[in-house]
Amino acid sequence: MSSAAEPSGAFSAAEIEDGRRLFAGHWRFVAAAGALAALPPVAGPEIAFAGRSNVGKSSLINALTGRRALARISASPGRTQELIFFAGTEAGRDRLVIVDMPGYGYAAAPRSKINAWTTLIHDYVRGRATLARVYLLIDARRGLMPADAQILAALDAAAVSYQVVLTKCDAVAAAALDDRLASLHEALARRPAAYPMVLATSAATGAGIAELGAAIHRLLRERREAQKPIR
Ligand SMILES: Nc1nc2c(ncn2[C@@H]2O[C@H](COP(=O)(O)OP(=O)(O)OP(=O)(O)O)[C@@H](O)[C@H]2O)c(=O)[nH]1
Ligand SMILES: [Mg+2]
Repeated sequence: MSSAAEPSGAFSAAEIEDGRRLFAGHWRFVAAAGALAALPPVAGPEIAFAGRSNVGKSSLINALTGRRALARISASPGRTQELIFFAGTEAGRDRLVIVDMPGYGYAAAPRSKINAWTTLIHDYVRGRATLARVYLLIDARRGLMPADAQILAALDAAAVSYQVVLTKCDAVAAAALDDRLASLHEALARRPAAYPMVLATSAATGAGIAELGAAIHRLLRERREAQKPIR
């Protein structure tokens, strides 16, 4: 895989195991919010999965949590229409909240719906204090599309940390994947809030899922360490 991908060696075996454990426990549905007023109260740290409609957000959440149907998947775009909150619990405490976001760029949806989703997505990323990072999913077969520009700009403007994750990597040849990673890397270098490394995944084969889990575990650890009082 090209140098633009997070090399699998970027994570130690211990980090891969930490990532596995983070997602191995019990996951439960918390809430579905179609408007800001309906957001559940903030609990533990939160990560959100954003991306074009049909890019594979819900599939990736199921692959990470090892659940076949935690998040709803559909062959037709526009399946997830609200912010869907899931919590991973341990000893009665929420250790991580995952948010499955409505997809954008779904041209067949009525304009009023598109506007409502866009407003919701943008308000949520701007105003959620517990949001640790947005995972911005990009279809490996397509790369960055015009519909991605708006959310990238909103994340940069709000200084919300985000990392790009390629989905459906099983559906592209290795050479095409390398080209895709190289051009994404170049595009992200100019983006202030982007995490520079791109993760390549496939919910279908499980490729890159363990690395994504390890990356999320590392994010939470770094966040905890940053919040410790300095003596
Ligand atoms: N080949 C392949 N197909 C995938 C993969 N992940 C998801 N898909 C397919 O892509 C389609 C959309 O998947 P979803 O997970 O529902 O996508 P989504 O981004 O949640 O879609 P919306 O909720 O409509 O925004 C489904 O037909 C999935 O089976 C993958 O890793 N490889
Ligand atoms: Mg979905």
